[in-house]
Amino acid sequence: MTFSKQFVLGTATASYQVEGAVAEGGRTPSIWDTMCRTPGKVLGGDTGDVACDQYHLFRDDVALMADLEVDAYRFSISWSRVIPDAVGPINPEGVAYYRALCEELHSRGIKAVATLYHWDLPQVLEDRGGWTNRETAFAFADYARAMATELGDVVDMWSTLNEPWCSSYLGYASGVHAPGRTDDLAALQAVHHLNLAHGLGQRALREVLGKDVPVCLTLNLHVVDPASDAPEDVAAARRIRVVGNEAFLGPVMDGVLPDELREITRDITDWSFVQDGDLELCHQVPDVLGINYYSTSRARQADAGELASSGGHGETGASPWVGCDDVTFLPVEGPTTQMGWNIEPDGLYRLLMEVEQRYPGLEMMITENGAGFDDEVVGGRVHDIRRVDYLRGHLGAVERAVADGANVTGYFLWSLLDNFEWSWGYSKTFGMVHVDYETQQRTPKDSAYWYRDLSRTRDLETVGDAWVAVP
Ligand code: PNW
Repeated sequence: MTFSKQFVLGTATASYQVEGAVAEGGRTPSIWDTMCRTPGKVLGGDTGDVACDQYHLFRDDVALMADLEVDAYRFSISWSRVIPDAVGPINPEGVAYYRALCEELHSRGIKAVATLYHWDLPQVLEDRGGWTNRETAFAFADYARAMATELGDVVDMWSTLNEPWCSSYLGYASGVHAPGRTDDLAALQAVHHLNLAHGLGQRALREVLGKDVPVCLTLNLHVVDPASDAPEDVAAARRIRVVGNEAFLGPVMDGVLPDELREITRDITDWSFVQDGDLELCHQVPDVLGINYYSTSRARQADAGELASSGGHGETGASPWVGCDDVTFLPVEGPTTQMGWNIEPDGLYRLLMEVEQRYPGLEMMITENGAGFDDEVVGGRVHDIRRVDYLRGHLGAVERAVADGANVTGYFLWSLLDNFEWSWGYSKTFGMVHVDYETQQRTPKDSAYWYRDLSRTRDLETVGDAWVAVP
């Protein structure tokens, strides 16, 4: 057997990507509602107004997950649905939605994993500076406390933030994500205030819930290798790792603001936003480190006069890699997904082993892994063989890391459904279940049947191809 019965084989989504019902049940706008209404920001002018309509269809989606025999559902809570003014009284109707979702999951034996922040900041907070304003971190802690109080009895694991790298650098430096700003100082302030939000938020959750309910922080740690052994390329890759990974691991895991980060971002001279005592507040080691992994990249020192690349993230022309204008990324070789991301399962193995070596025994879960491919529904089936291969490869990497001593206890396939892929709108399809946005019909792809059979057999070797014939 590859994975024990205790190993969590789950699936994931996020509120703005699947819920729809953006103006129902007392919800107020988030920064992604605003982003979607800003011309040119989201491909095709797509919005999350309806998305997969999970707000109305959640019972069907839970039934689907039960059919697919998943162990756990990682969803996120829309802050502006449960606290419409972002600070202040809760909205009972919003809370009732998440309670009903959790209860429905439990009635089918599926664990509820709730992320508090998956990028949909209430717009009223952005109007006061968003993540550049330290008050946002304190507002987040109050929100976390309120949710633990309201939903503590029905949530099996809490997660504070999803991928603060995206919220800060894509939101405030490259501007491809909401709120769409391109200001390096703002991005570093956002990094710090998100770390602070995690620390304050985890403390708040613990105050209400005690030690029994696990708290997770999800990071998209970047696996960046140097393009060559040349010292300048090694240094270039290191700079990307510092800005991408150490900026979060340092404060949260080690309680330090890395000197290297300040050296790399030396154009930013005013660090007064990091106040005395802040690093102790950020320093809250989660019970579970959530890791989102999709791909790897190779970095090198840009040649003199060469236009440094932003690593393929920048439609605004601005880079998310603050202070790394002299770093460029090698073009991707070999097979890629719809996103243009290379497929390298071994990167996941290496990442897990690296984290294990650095924090021995730390519990880890893969909180997202998956791939977007162009899928086609033919006669009620989607033969997404490339996704099956992708999943098989990456779960194999997890298996190897576990065999070699990494304490990995779960894996969440991104995503349950095709959904709103941020600035790419509905053009990218990550679901193991296809969604027809005209009819909201769900069609499990072959990868969903494969994943179901893995959940049954727990064995990557024998899961075989039986799934191709079902149902
Ligand atoms: C993650 N990058 O996003 C998110 O957590 C999901 O909401 C999203 O749908 C999924 O991965 C697929 O993209 C990322 O530019 C977005 O490196 C961008 C990057 C990484 C992750």
